[in-house]
Amino acid sequence: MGHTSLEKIIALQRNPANIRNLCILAHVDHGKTTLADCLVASNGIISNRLAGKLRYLDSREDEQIRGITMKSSAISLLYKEYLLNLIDSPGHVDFSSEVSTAVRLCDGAIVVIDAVEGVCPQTQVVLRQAWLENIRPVLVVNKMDRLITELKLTSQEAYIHLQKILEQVNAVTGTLFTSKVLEERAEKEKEEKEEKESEASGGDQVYDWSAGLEETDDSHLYFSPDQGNVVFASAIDGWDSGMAQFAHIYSQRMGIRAEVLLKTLWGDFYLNAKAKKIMKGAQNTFVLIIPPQNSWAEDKEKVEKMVTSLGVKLMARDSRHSDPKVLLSAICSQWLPVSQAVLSMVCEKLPSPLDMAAERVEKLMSVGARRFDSLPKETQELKQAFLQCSSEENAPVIVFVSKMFAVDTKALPQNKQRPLTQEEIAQRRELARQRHADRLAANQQAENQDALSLCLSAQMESLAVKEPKLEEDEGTKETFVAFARVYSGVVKRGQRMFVLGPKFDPTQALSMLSEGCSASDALPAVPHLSCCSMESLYLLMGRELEGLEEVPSGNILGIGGLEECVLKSATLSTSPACPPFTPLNFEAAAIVRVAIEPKHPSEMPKLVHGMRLLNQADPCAEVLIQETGEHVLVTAGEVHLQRCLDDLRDRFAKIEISASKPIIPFRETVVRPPKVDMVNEEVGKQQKVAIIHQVKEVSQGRLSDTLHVDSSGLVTLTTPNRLATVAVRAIPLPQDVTRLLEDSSELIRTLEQLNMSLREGRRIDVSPRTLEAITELKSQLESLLQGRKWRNTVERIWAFGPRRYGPNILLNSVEGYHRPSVWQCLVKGERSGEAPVVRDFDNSIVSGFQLATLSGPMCEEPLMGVCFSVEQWDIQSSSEPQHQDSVEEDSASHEASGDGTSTAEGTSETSAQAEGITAGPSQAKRRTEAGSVDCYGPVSGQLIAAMKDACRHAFQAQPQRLMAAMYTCEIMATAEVLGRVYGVLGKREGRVLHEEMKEGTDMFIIKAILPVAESFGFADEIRKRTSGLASPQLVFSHWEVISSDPYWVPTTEEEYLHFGEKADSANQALKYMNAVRRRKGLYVEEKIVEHAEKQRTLSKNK
Ligand SMILES: Nc1nc2c(ncn2[C@@H]2O[C@H](COP(=O)(O)OP(=O)(O)OP(=O)(O)O)[C@@H](O)[C@H]2O)c(=O)[nH]1
Ligand SMILES: [Mg+2]
Repeated sequence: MGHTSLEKIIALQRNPANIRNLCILAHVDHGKTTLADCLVASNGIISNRLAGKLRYLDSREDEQIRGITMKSSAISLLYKEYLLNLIDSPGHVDFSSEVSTAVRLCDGAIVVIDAVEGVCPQTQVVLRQAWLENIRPVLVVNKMDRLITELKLTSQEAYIHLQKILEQVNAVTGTLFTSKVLEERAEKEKEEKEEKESEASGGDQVYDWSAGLEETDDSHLYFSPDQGNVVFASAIDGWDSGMAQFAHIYSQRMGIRAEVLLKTLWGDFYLNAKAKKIMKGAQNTFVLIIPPQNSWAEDKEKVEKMVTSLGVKLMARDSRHSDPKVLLSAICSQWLPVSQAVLSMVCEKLPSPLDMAAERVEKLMSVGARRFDSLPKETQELKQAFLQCSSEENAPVIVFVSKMFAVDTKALPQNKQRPLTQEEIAQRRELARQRHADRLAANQQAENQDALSLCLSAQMESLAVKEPKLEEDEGTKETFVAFARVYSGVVKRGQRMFVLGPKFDPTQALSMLSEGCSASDALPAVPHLSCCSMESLYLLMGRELEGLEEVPSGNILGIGGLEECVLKSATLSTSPACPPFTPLNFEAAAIVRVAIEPKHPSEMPKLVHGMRLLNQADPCAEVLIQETGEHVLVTAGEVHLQRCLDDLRDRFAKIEISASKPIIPFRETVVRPPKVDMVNEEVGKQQKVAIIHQVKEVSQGRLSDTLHVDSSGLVTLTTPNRLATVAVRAIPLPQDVTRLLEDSSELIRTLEQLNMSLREGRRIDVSPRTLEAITELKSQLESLLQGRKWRNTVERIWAFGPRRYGPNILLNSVEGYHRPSVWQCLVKGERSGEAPVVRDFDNSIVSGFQLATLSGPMCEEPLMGVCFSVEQWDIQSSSEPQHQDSVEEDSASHEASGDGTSTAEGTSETSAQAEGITAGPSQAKRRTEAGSVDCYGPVSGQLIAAMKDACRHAFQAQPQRLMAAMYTCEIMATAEVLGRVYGVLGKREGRVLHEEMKEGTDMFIIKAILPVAESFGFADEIRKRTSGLASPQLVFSHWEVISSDPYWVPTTEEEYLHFGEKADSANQALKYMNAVRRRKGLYVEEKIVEHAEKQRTLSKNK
């Protein structure tokens, strides 16, 4: 990179009004990197001829080979007096976490859409991501050449086609906008209502939901060429539709002002050439400028005339080229360069760091459920620093690191050889000359000296030679650079800063630290706070880095030397009042796992080290060590997995590794007893054959003295010391409830945190939005859990699990036990002040439930969609018998206080009776038998184990099923390969949801779902079978119950006839289950010898 442009960039960094931080977002293969190439070429970093072919920002070898981008990378560009920090992002779903890291650092985005394919699934996802991060998008409709060369559209048809695409994009934006306005509206109404309520004014209120929509101006949000936020381009040929240039040409010809023309180039206007006027009508002016069919390029004379009138320089080899397309692109790319149009649109339409909205700042700063105005005063003051984006010396420095990426240490600017300046060359020449003269003199002297000194000097020399060698060894290492942005203040090299962990709490820190302290002072230990120093600062230039001394506010930069204190992302600040930024929201769930081991067991430490580095270098990959001791890598999909393995092999561990087959996750659940058997006969009507298989009966038959299972599935279990008894029943949750719980897991986690802090006696100020979301969840659950069986269930939810936020419910159906519900945070102030009434060892029950739901009895996979109802829980606390009384007293007083609880008790009683459950031995009787030796610890432990076992037995008492993870995929395919796509889908147990024809093209869009277990190699197979015409992207969608029963054996005569004694026709669920059990080293029940006949040699009988 030239000296002058580096100096210019450094100068421009100080002027935030002229900085644009932007990223390029799109569906896979819509041409982001190609467009980035055109922009990079405009700065002379690569040549114009190579732009679009080189894909400069795809710097990895595998990116070039596969032709897809796998990481986001940044480059700083100059345009007029603007500095553009451009980030190219990947479009493949597997790398959508990289998109999140890019979007967080930007203020604007270029959304690229393929003019033929239109809005695709990832396009919607990125528009949503941009919306959620409050960054402003502009649109580039790319691959316009395909409209002409492939679809062979006329100008008018092309116009209609493009209009449709814009409608589709605007529809997506519209949906996002409407939901936001309605949400804000509802919030405002609620606040107003609350205010009114506090003023005690009654009366019905009528809500006008549409009112907010009409008032709010949304015209600036939509994409339209007359707004100037759309460019139609062909990145590969480097031209755009040149609306500005055409407006200029026509304005000269017609005498109409260019601005007016620009506004009317799009839409139902046309130019009346004779009258020299713009008229309104169904025709339109845009058709004039859609590049004409390339037939004109064949007319040599016309071309020459055009070339001279446009002042374009044509290379001889281009004008001689036989393909008219080459000529077309050569003329157009010079006449209407795409970079010009895109860059000027970006500078005009995208906001600078100074325009950051207050709303965005508050969103970034208020972590979790906390309200912005509940943060400490010092923290709230920082909002001003964000908004001012000031580079003053005294401004607090705030930096956000969105990811860490690894670079070869040799590629760092300090280790690279720079081209020398003229003076340096002269200096070196002088030095060399002197050395030569010295050597000559020394040679003369040496003749007189003894051998020893010669030897010494030789040694000295050899030492001097060795030093750089050492460095070389170092050079093969990877160094981590943080991908970051400065939001306020100036970052300087060597500066010390606080690193704020995600759980850091500024309130706590401010109370512990003295005022005005800085990261270089000796500080008391504050939780989640550490210090680091900015060892080196870099300007990110695509494949290269340039060293910098300081970086002012509003810029994107790389920071070296943070690998010890930052894992993946972090907030850095000089002020301890700064809160950590809200975590990045990743769209893709990491779902593909493999176990990894080194080829040579002795290289294990290298592998462990390598995996640690990989974990740090990838925003989405997770590295775990399972209980079994396996090293497991979790990735977002097959392509991502491949990249991680390559990285591990070649960069981080540098050893041969072997990866297991992907480990497929399953869930375990219970279902209602089926009404028909396997041959579709109603259950219970046929004659049962003598029971040959006794697999299932074992669990019910083996009754120890502490375990009792009754015919309705109620499991009663007593702890070994006989002090506590629990009775649990497993009930399948309705599908909708499971899905709701699964979707709301984040919210449930927040709820659990709130409850935890309430239990500890702290109260946090919760944002009204969170409270509303919780209320909404509760009412949704209530409406889904209807009917006699579920009466009052929602109020009695004890916990969620596993990990306290999973899709299983623990239900409190214990007679006479009124513990505070999980919804206690919704209760208004006054009442939540009273101490919650919780029995001793309440926690043990919850822990037992958590353990049971974490790994089920079928193959130790987590449970899903199961409700465990605790119907009896007797315990005697032998060490403090009087405590029981106090608890009872407590609950009595609780009842006496007379709120909803007494009714709750009534119903729980009736429901218990209705289901015909007889209460266990009464508490009083138990207490008289109380032993006297148990102390606190063992009882709680035993209770956990008992609860866990009870849950497992209760689970086994119901019909058990496996659940499989499902992918959705959208495949775009032409009619001729459609059959083959269906073939592959069918073979892999995929289901087609719908199929439609894409308007204006001969493509079909097929939407299908496919089990994850069958998906490996799917994309490759489809690509091969369709000669690369269809390439699907798999996105995790949901969990689905596999309908076959893994434990099924024929029991009726019909089944017996149909399936035979062994019932060995394919039982998919059993196969999956056994595969998992085998992998985990669990006992697998199978016959090893199928036909126990005497062996004989077959060949003799032939
Ligand atoms: N015909 C035509 N092809 C284009 C154009 N722009 C890009 N392409 C082609 O589209 C393919 C994908 O281009 P990329 O720039 O790699 O797409 P991308 O959006 O960066 O892809 P990912 O980063 O993998 O999401 C390449 O083969 C390009 O040659 C265009 O304007 N016209
Ligand atoms: Mg790309």
